[in-house]
Amino acid sequence: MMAADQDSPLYLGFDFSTQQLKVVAVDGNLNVVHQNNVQFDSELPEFRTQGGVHIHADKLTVTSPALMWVKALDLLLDKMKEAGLDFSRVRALSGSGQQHGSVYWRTGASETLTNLDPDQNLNQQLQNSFSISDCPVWMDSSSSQQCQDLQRAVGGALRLAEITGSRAYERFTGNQIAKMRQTKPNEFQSAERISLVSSFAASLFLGDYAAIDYSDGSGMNLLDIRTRTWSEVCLEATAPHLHSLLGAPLPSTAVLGPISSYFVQRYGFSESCRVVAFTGDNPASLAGMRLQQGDIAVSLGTSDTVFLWLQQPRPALEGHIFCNPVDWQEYMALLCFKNGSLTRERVRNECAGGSWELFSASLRDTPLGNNGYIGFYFDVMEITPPVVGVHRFDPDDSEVSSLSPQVEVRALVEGQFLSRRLHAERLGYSIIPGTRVLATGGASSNKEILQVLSDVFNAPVYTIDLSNSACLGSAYRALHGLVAESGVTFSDAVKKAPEPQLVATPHPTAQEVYDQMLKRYARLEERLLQETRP
Ligand code: ADP
Ligand code: XUL
Repeated sequence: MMAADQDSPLYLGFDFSTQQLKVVAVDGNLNVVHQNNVQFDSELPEFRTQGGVHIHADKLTVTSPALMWVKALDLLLDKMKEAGLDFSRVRALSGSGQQHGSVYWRTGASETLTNLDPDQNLNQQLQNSFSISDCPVWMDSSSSQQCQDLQRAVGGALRLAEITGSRAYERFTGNQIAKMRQTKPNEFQSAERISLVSSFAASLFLGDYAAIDYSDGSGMNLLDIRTRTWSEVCLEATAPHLHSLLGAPLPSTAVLGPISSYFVQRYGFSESCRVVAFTGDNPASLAGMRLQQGDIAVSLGTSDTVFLWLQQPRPALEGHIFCNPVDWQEYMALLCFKNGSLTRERVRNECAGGSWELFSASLRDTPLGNNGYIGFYFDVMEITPPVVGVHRFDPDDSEVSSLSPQVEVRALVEGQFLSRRLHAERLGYSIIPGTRVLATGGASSNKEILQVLSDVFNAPVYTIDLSNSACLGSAYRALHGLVAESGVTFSDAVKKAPEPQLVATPHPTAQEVYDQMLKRYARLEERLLQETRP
């Protein structure tokens, strides 16, 4: 038994996220057998980051040092070795990175990567390998001008969304690249390759430049998500010679090659260990949740995030469409809402005496549809839709200044979920028989909130622990990568993973109530947009 365990295969999933580098190892039965991490601020204090980043004086520019990520990998692998992980059992590894960040490799870095000396750590050897030492990350919002330029060049925001899956966003890599070219022309000139955080991390393991995968590549405002090739018009509007600086994109399931001999000699990896393309953290989370066609995942954290599996994408001005990370012919969508848990907490404090129990009781004691009262609760400027303020309406669509506490609680929760459904449907999502809603994040511990979610979507709600979803998804993708080319689907490859728990099923009248209410919500949202437009 022991011997079999010791020989059994392992799959590693890394996550280069904003504040830390994490890893999980799963065995062939998809049990997690090892987890580890390196916190950037506390374990690599020499880089003086806060939350893993440097916020510059203009408050808009946000960067992280490329060498910090390299050093974190040295440290993480040493910790794994110390913990006794047997690297020779690892058949494949993959990983994810915070989306949109860019890494600029200096001319000659490829030479260094292919000739790494196993007696020295990566950090020593890659000191001079980056032409720009501070990499712009997803929190950067300093490229508004470049966003405008790109949209003008391609024929408007909606046209850009039709090509690349999103209108121009400051954090999206193409706009960051354009800004680098303009503001740091010499450093930009001396770069031979530009990676995303994900493909940069894959390059370290591969000992060579790794391709950008379709899914993370969709977060750049540069990839044509339908042809899955770089969009000429976007590349031209961004910087010259981008084709060769970016390399050709590949499916997210692609095996990039064997692990570099550096890791074989230094850590005892097997020569046959494969590196599967790395992707963005959100696509990797979709894999970790094992989202399937028709499913929708709703993360109820500080802010709310919605993930969708899409077959027929309909890019819109709000939200992002990415190529799907587990099936290259399909798509996924990501929607972000700023007014999530913090707004629920504010209403809980004002209407339920600060108690989740009383908040839940209000949901139990009020009927589906809230007798026609409906509300929009945007304490801070919302992303989707761009509206701010609290707006309550009576059954005749007249705006009212207050509601009774219990009605207010239901108006808030119904309004939030109607908004999640409306914007998901605008991107091409539709509820089909068998649709599951996967709920995660802090508020997913609240059964009454999940009952409203189930009713508004008229679909069963399941909960799933997502604390490690990007890492886990990467380990699953490593395993799948080995068999993807022979036609095995991702869901077949990860069948043994733990199943989500059913927690709520829709009320029999839910469809009737909320199909109508959704139409009304859309109309009122449009009215608010008109009224608040500058
Ligand atoms: P993060 O996005 O920071 O990872 P979490 O997913 O941990 O956040 O969610 C934290 C939020 O969960 C808190 O802000 C809190 O409002 C919410 N939360 C915790 N317990 C409950 C509950 N019983 N009902 C509703 N919301 C809850
Ligand atoms: C997604 C986004 C963030 C980053 C960091 O568009 O910007 O979620 O991926 O995690």
